[in-house]
Amino acid sequence: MFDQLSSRLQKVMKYLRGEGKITEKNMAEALRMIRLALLEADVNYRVVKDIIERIRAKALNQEVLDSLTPAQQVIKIVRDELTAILGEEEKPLRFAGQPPTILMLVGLQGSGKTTSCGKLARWATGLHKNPLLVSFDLKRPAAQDQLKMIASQLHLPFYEMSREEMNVPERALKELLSFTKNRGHDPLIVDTAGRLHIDEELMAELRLVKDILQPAEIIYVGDSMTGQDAVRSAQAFEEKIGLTSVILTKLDGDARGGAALSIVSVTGRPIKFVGTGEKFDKLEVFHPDRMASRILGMGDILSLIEKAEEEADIKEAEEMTRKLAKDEFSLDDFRKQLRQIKKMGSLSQLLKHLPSGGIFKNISAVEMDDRKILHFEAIINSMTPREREDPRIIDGRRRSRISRGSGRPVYEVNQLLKQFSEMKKMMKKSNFKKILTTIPRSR
Ligand SMILES: Nc1nc2c(ncn2[C@@H]2O[C@H](COP(=O)(O)OP(=O)(O)O)[C@@H](O)[C@H]2O)c(=O)[nH]1
Ligand SMILES: [Mg+2]
Repeated sequence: MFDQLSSRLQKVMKYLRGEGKITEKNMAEALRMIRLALLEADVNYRVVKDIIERIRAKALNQEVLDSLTPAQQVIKIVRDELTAILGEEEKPLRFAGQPPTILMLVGLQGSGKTTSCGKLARWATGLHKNPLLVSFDLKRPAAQDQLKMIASQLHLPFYEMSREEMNVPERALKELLSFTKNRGHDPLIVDTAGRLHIDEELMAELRLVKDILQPAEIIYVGDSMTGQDAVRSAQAFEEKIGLTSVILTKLDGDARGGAALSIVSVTGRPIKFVGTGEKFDKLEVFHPDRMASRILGMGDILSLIEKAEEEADIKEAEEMTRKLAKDEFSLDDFRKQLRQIKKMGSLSQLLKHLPSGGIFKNISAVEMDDRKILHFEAIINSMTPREREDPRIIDGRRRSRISRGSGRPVYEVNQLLKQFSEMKKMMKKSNFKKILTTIPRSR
């Protein structure tokens, strides 16, 4: 899988390896190669354009990790970019607060909906749940038979609808709902009609199911082999029905990978599972970071990059801790920490490397949501270097200047200064020197 894209990207790597350092010229050539690689992997051209723009911007002004070569730097940026598109972290399937959880699968004919229903039901029993399978296709009531067979193969309950019932679809759906509740089934997995092309009739049918059943998840099932078709139809389903997530099927084939990237990028919906075979155990929870690495296909280089990142983080954390202990921790350092937190919640990284993390619990209690971090950063940016070094000199006049410069209210400037000084006090109180001697050295 993704072999072609991987080998193309490796060519970029090889090309850059021959170059001593990154210049505008060889970067342009590298970007051209990456662009071609993505296009040939069937990534949607608009998505490619965005990716290339972002890679260019990052390559031009990124923080350099000393231990990486220019080629490795570029690979790191590409990996970060792929990961950002695919999602930074796993998004588990949503279960309803009040059972039953209803999972509705939509997609074009042949994409793997019916098969995925069976796979999901089997997966749910693994979580000690009691799933119920149903198929809802007004045009082809016989479409039920396939799912019914799958259900009996898996020894799982199947809800059959008669042709008469289907003639009054609203009532049929309501009955299905109360049956599910009364029998304590959870989740209810709903297979829906698929066509070769999207039409208004199908969309109306799906909207009806959505309105009555109110699914916790509307999952788009996309065939990774079909490339651009899957992207276009995903977009149409997103616009007309509204999706919550994606299952990408047939990743066991020689898919070029473009569909995966484009579907998430175009719909903004996370991939939650991938299908890797016809059998019902071939359903895998999707790990975005692993997928990015798989696409890049450069295992050893990637782990080298990860190690370099980790060491840089540990070094930084140690440096910060030392400064805190010696009372040299300035607002500059605080800003660095905020950036780190934004990047990867690295305060917790720091805590991980300290044996008595308990003492530091209070720091994370300093509530830091993303917006606040941005605001605090803006405020610190508006200070002079001297103010950052010694915040005690920040008087009322300086405060209002900083407030104007950063576009944040004065009370927020005060809040920042207060939190900063409290954090320092807290750090001084805890017996720092002792802790420091027990910090594991970075290798
Ligand atoms: N290799 C492979 N085949 C799959 C996968 N998922 C579904 N299929 C096959 O794709 C075909 C269409 O699947 P089906 O579930 O009937 O699609 P539907 O029309 O969307 O319901 C069947 O032959 C399935 O066995 C998968 O992850 N890998
Ligand atoms: Mg089907």
